[in-house]
Amino acid sequence: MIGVIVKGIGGFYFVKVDDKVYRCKARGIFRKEGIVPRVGDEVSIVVQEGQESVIDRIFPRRNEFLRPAIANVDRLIIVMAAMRPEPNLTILDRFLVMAEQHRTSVVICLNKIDLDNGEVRRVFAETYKTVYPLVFTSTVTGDGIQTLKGLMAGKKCCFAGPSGVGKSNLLNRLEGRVIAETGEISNKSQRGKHTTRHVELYELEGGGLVFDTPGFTSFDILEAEEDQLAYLYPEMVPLIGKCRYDNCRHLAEPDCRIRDAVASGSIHRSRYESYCSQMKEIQEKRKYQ
Ligand SMILES: Nc1nc2c(ncn2[C@@H]2O[C@H](COP(=O)(O)OP(=O)(O)OP(=O)(O)O)[C@@H](O)[C@H]2O)c(=O)[nH]1
Ligand SMILES: [Mg+2]
Ligand SMILES: [Zn+2]
Repeated sequence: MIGVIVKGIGGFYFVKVDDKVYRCKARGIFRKEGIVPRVGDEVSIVVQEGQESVIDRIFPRRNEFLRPAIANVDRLIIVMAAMRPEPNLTILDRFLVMAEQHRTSVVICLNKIDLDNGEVRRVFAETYKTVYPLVFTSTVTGDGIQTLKGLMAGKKCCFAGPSGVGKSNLLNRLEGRVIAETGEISNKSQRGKHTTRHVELYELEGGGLVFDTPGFTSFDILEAEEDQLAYLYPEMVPLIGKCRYDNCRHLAEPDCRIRDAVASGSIHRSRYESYCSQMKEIQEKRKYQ
């Protein structure tokens, strides 16, 4: 039988075939070959009476992420809250770079706009509107939910973003009933409490598959090479190769088209600052290798 892994917990994988979910183990050969099944994997399983069901084949992945550990994502919905927790553009830009590295399409979702007087929306629109699809939502008022639904239609989408921004609430809002567990915000730190602990793939009633993932904000490594980083910023791509120096890193070199674009405002300064700090991080890492 052919199905898709919807959840993995404690060495078991839950594989959905039509309307039924089978609890399976992975064949030993996968471990020997260093292959770890991921949520989202399309697999074939063998189900035998009185025996543990096993995954005996993983079909080739269209893409795969390590964090969150998922496969076959068409679109990443990167969620930030307007408040509680405060939006962090440095972290958002890291999520965006990660999505670009995986060649996954992206939507930026600014949630909790019921808590915003308009200022955060203004900053997000100014910084990202010309670069990525941007949607403003509130799971309290229902604002933007239909727009978000439209951006997700017909695609296997994955919610990603820090803990407490409202990913699981958005999923429940899309579905119109509670399917994912949601949590509180800590009053003291104003951060989320890591309510979602496992990646899970949900099937929505009207069709469509959505991943809910645990919140995270720290990225272990930035795997990009120095000369590749600018390619991960879509607004920089048309300018690459036009600077005076072929190996321009767009940091302090003279006659740099990217720095010109920042000065003229066509590339947003906060995006450029993220680029510079990521570049420094890559260069630092290189030094210690
Ligand atoms: N004011 C407001 N609060 C919201 C909104 N969406 C979610 N919340 C609240 O934010 C808190 C966290 O929501 P969750 O959906 O659990 O957040 P999450 O992103 O799934 O968090 P993790 O599972 O920990 O990664 C809950 O207390 C929600 O009630 C919103 O649009 N407006
Ligand atoms: Mg959650
Ligand atoms: Zn340059």
